[in-house]
Amino acid sequence: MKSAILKIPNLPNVISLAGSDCSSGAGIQADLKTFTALKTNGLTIPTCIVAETEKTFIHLEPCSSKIITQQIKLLLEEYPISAIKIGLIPNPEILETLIKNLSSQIPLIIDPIISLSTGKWQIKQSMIAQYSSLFKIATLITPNLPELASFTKTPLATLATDLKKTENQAKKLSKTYQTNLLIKGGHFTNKEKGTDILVLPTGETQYFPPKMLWKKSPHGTGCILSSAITAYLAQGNELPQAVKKGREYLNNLLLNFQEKQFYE
Ligand code: PXL
Repeated sequence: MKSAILKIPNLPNVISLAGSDCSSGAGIQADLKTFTALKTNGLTIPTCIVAETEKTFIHLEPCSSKIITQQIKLLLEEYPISAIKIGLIPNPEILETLIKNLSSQIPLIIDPIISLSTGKWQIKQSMIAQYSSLFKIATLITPNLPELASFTKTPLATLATDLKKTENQAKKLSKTYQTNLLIKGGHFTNKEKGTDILVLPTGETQYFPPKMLWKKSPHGTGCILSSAITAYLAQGNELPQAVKKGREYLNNLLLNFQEKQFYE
């Protein structure tokens, strides 16, 4: 007998708004895999189509604002949405479209990508200021240190060598936008490398030291972490718990990746 589960009822619906990565390591594909693994019903709205793999970037083609708007409206009308994860936003026009069509009524988890790990693509400088309108309606923003450096106009070298300065810059951003921030500490240059910092608008902070450090991790780990946190939030976890579980999920995944890539 043929059986195909196309849609499982009663799972929380979550949306990934990000780029489409043909190698499925990052973007909406990585998010969808994560959503499924963590028992949420993942819906996807691509912001752009990218010809890329783990090691190669060829081309990024933005989707039209028209089709993005239509998909957002359609999904919000027909599905109860528990949370939305936003990843790669390729241009100012699409960022404006998201600002126009989304609100703080649904938890928004924003992974504010400013460049791709292959280093061959980055956002226009004008988008750094434009992002503030999206930050104002966010539940959680998950920048890495280069992104925090750009949004706070602080040299990366200052942040990368100083956990306390990083925490203080994150606190400022969190207070300005009245939102939670998870700073991903993979770019710390000292013994703090891999320590993530959760900062709440109340000024409370929580440090998440790494379980282990990876020599090399695949592209898309940021996507997987933010989509895992999105899934755990959609299931009703409080933010610190969702972050803790999201990091554990990514860690276990990397354990398999490392074993397969390097040790088997
Ligand atoms: O890892 C960042 C990334 C890479 N490629 C695509 C993405 C993203 C993040 O959203 O969408 C296509």
